[in-house]
Amino acid sequence: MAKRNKIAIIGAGNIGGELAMLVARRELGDAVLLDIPEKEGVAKGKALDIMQTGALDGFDSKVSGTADYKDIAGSDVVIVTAGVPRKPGMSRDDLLSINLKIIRSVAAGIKEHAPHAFVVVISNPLDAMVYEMKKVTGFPKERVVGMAGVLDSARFQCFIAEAAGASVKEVRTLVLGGHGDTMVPVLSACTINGIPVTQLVAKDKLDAIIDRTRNGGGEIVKLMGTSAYTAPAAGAIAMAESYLKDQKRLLACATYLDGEYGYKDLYMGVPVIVGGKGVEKVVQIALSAEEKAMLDKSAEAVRGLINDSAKL
Ligand code: A3D
Repeated sequence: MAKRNKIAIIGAGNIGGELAMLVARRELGDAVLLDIPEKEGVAKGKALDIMQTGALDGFDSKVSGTADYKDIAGSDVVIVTAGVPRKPGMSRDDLLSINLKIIRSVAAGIKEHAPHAFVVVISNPLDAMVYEMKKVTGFPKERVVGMAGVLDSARFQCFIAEAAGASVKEVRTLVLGGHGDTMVPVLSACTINGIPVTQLVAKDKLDAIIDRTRNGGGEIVKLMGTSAYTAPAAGAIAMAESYLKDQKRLLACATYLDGEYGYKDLYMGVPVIVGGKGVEKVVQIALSAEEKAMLDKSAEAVRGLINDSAKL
């Protein structure tokens, strides 16, 4: 008998709710929203709300809410959003000590109850959280990734489309490195339907766009008083879908590096192929000396966070 995919979402907050909605709307499988016991009602309520949307939108995915890890058993994918988001004036790194404790307990639950899942981490500070997830679960590197580069690339894509007056569908961008102020937008890999973006958008405009992309998350936090949640959810769904459907999309994901790009024992955003085996390949592209220097700086920042985590 054909089996539906099961997607567990840990953290039924803003991103968690969006994720469950996307899983259901796209009929990627059935979704389980898990939160802490004090928020079990929110998880169950959001699940019911989405199920009832199915009657209007015409989808059959089942969505349920829980605070019990037993309910994530057999999940094909687990997406982790548990943790606190930024408030205005906070950096992602300010969240380290609080979210580290949360990730450790979540990772233990996933290890015990969904040992074969492909795990996508969204909680911040992203690169340190996904590193901890791999450490605690002991899952192979192919099955533990972080979502950030997909979102940062989407922001870059959106701003370029606006500046060029072109459809966002024609724009391709790549943002590598850690998810923070040191992220590296790779201009040499940015095109509008194959035409280098540098031929179509003036340099001063591109410089301003790169700056805006680096601060893309902060811009939204300042406006809304909390983190973005729609595009971050869509980013994680793109990764999960590529895994579930073996699409082999080339996406910028926070991936465990074991010598690639010259970095070892580190999670950082690089281009990878995501297919049915998880991260099937780390794609190594030629970077300019300037881009490599920026990536080194980003790796150093991530390394600092990972070292801080080890002390907590
Ligand atoms: P929010 O709406 O507060 O939801 C987080 C949920 O996690 C809440 O419902 C909490 O109750 C729940 N939670 C806390 N501890 C646990 C636990 N131990 N087990 C299960 N659930 C728990 O936040 P959000 O959804 O807006 O953001 C979630 C995380 O994603 C934050 O850390 C954000 O900083 C991060 N984020 C990352 C990106 C990236 O691009 C990497 C973008 C936006 C937000």
